[in-house]
Amino acid sequence: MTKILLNRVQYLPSSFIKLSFCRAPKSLPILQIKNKEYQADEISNVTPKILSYLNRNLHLQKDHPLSKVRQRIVNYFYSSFTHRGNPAFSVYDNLSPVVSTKQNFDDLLIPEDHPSRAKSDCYYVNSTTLLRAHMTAHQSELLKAGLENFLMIGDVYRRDEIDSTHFPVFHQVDAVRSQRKEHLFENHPGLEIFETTFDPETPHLCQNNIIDPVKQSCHTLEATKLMEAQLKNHLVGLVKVLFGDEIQHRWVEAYFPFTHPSWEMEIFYENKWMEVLGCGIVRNEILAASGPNNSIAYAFGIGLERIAMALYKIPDIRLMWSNDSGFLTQFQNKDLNANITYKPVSVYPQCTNDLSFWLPSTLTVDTFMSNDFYDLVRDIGGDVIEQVKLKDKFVHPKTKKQSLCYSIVYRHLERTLTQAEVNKIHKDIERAAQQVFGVQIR
Ligand code: FA5
Ligand code: MG
Repeated sequence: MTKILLNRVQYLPSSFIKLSFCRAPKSLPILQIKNKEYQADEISNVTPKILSYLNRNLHLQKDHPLSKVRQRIVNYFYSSFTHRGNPAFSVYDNLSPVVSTKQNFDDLLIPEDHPSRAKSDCYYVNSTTLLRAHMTAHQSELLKAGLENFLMIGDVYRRDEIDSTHFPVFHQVDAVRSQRKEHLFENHPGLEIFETTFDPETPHLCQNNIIDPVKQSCHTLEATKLMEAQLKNHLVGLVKVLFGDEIQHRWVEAYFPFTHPSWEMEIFYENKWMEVLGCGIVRNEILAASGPNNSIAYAFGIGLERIAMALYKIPDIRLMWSNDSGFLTQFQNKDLNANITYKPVSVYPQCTNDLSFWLPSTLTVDTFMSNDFYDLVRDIGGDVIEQVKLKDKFVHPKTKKQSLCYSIVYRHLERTLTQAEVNKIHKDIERAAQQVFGVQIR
């Protein structure tokens, strides 16, 4: 019951949520997103707060650090690959973030029961529509349109924890580069992309599998290894252009349903390894269904925030969303490739308040969805929420009543919050938690 009530109120305006949590509206509303209407259903979990990020387009905002990183990555691919003097890659940086489950999952061979589809991880508009969780969601439609080399850049949405490197909205540059035999084996015309047992003209008649960790069964070892070498060289070249030749990197084997083999690249930054991108050789099933069926392709997806934070030493991911001139002016009127080190305007104190509650008998400490709680906290508190951590789970030995305790860290990025202000927001969160989840504040 509580669950249904939550679904119904989550996407209503915050002011409405504060006033009328107790009673679910009679019918599910129509959601207006980017001038289109979507019928909400029992799966819908986008919140007004999240929808408010849809028009920000930080990756296109002049002088914004994310925009600078975007431009530098695009320039690298433009200058590294030309075709008769023209850039070989086309760039798509304005595709709508509202996509279908087919685009985000099915087209990419992501199984029905894959955890990345869970409602606890994605922002669903309704059962068939969501805010894209990765830029790869556009890969198949662009391949279908006949493109062979392209970059897809934009904002992506994931329900996640809250801390200095995680925000529910971040940005990715995704890419596909495909090559035909004539191009890939220009200097070795005797070599083939496909094994002789596989006919790319009738892929439905030949099974492709990924049992061998080194390659897809349809591809030859030569084609796979050459593509792997090109992919890794191009990406190492990119991080060297961004961070300088001294940057240390390492490759980690990875798994994505849409590539095989797959890797992640980590760079050594501030004394630890940080993952910056995922990549691999595109599964031939995807090319056979949407793209040039006689080619082999590589694909990758890079997180822009991680790169920008490392490059400019930006300590907190929320700063990316700041409208404060103290932040933005540090990136203005500077050469695109200039070395910029972010200087904190000043560090304002944080304020931590705990919130403990008893769960209703319908929920246990293990079935209560922390991501639902994080969204509620963010919805009420907005950007002053720096972190929310689960601090304690407790089951009363006699009554068996169950309780949870979360620590909420408040900090304004541009001024000192007063204890009274924090207390008021904290009270509002308590009240909302009572009404939405049916919990009892301890
Ligand atoms: C993907 O999203 C794949 N679509 C990438 C890909 C594309 C693989 C094409 C193969 C072929 P992943 O979830 O690992 O993969 O995210 C890719 C990158 O986005 C990460 O390496 C990281 O740099 C960034 N990223 C992921 N989650 C977050 C987050 N919560 N906050 C900031 N950056 C993130
Ligand atoms: Mg990853």
